[in-house]
Amino acid sequence: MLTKKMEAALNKQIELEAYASFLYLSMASWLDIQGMNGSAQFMHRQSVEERDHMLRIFHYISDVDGHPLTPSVKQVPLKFTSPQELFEMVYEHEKKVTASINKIVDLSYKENDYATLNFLQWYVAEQMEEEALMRTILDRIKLIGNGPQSLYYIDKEMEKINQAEASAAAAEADAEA
Ligand code: OFO
Repeated sequence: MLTKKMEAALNKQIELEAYASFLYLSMASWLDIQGMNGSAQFMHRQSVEERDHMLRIFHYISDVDGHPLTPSVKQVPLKFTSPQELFEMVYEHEKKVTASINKIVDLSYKENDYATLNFLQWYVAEQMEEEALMRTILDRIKLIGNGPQSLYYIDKEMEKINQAEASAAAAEADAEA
């Protein structure tokens, strides 16, 4: 059974995950228009993942007899000035999500809510991975620099990351089979 405070904190987290899903969808659209298909594909996948993060919390709240609330999502930005600015924005948003997860972890200790504490462990690990991935992408973008073909090279790097992620997902599915 969730306390009202914990239920509100988890519902707030649903809002953040939903916002991330829409923000990343908007980014995928902008990248697609720039002809950066590898990067667009990457952001589409991130958008779907964020929706999954939202739904996990949604179902968890139901499982422990609470009331998950479908959030209204505020308008996300539709245009970006460069891929670097875009990925910096992603990194900042991920840091915000991590801080919010950490706050709920704190609350679960304070409320002796060990079921929620256990549930949140997956998010703690996921946020660590996401932040590391975004740092890697930003490092590569900075190394490529602002030369005339930089968008092309950034997109090639994103394609490599997509392939690595697809192989990791396939290996995980094999291990589970
Ligand atoms: Fe769910 O916030 Fe990113 O991973």
